[in-house]
Amino acid sequence: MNVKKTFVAATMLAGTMTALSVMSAGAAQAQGALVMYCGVQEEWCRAMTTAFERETGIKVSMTRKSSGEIYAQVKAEAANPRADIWWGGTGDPHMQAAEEGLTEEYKSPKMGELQDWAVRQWEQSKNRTVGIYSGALGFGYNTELLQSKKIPELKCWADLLKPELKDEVQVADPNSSGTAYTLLATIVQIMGEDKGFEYLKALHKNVNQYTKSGAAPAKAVALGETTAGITFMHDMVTMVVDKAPVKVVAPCEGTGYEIGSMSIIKGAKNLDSAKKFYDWALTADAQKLGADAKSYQVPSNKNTPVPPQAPKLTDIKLINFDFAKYGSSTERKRLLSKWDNEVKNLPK
Ligand code: S7P
Repeated sequence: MNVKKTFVAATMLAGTMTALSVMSAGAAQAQGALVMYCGVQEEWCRAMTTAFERETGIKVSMTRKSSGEIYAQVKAEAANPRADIWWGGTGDPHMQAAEEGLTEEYKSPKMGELQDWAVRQWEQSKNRTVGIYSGALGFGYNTELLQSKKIPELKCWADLLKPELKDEVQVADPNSSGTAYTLLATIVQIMGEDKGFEYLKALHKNVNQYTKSGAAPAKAVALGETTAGITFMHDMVTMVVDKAPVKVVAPCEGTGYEIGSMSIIKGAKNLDSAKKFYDWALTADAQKLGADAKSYQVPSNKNTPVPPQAPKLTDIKLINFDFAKYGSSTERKRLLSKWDNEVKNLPK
């Protein structure tokens, strides 16, 4: 073997490999980064993060918070936004952020694959937020605790006022939680504002804790820490799937529902990555990740199978929820401050 020729060939190979690794480092850099504020359950947030990173090479920094908290953070950071994409959580703070110019207009090429309700959300927000899933509000109770207290089956919103349930109902604080704001807006729409606030004041007597996160009462019901909890029905279903002694209720008077939403943050530093995520999150495949993470909402892409565990919206008495009104900045602020002043601090 000619040693000199071998040395030259080896040097050339090493040079080529160095060049290739420099190029691939450059490519990795070009793949970019994404900062996401995530409003659903931690498991689903993590599944979305991992799958998107794997498919695109874009590095995601994800923070999970409740809907109202994300809105407050996005507003506080408006002058120097930290996040690029806000994925999930109830639609009302996304609508409020849209109205306040905190989010970007964007039309995804995937819009044609979405359910009408998801597109309507986008149109009502002037192209700033889009529906990614839907789910009905309801409540659940621990069947063993109810039986041991000899309380008959709970079927209606009115049943949650029973004196036997004193300190036995849990729900979140509507300032932090989109779930609890949906309750506030639902009760006002079903009963009218005066009667609705009377109901919320009476309910207050039975509330043992206003939690920060909307789904927390579902876990408390499953663990037997509270007899009843008000949450989205799909969050209670997750407990049933995990074999907890929980019964999920679609209230007899009718109920509200959410359009879980997604928005791009105004001034996003990684705008291209945000648009890539937005388009990807609307695909049928990405939306399947919800059911895999035991989140049983109805997906907005028409081609994503509705998980068999998802409460059937057509079987539930849904109200004609006014998303534009209850997602408007003025109405949301007014209702929240009225709840703070008239309900939250009432003595029991
Ligand atoms: O758990 C999923 C889910 O119910 O959580 C979202 C909710 O807004 C987040 O919780 P907060 O009530 O704490 O804001 C819903 O959008 C979603 O269906």
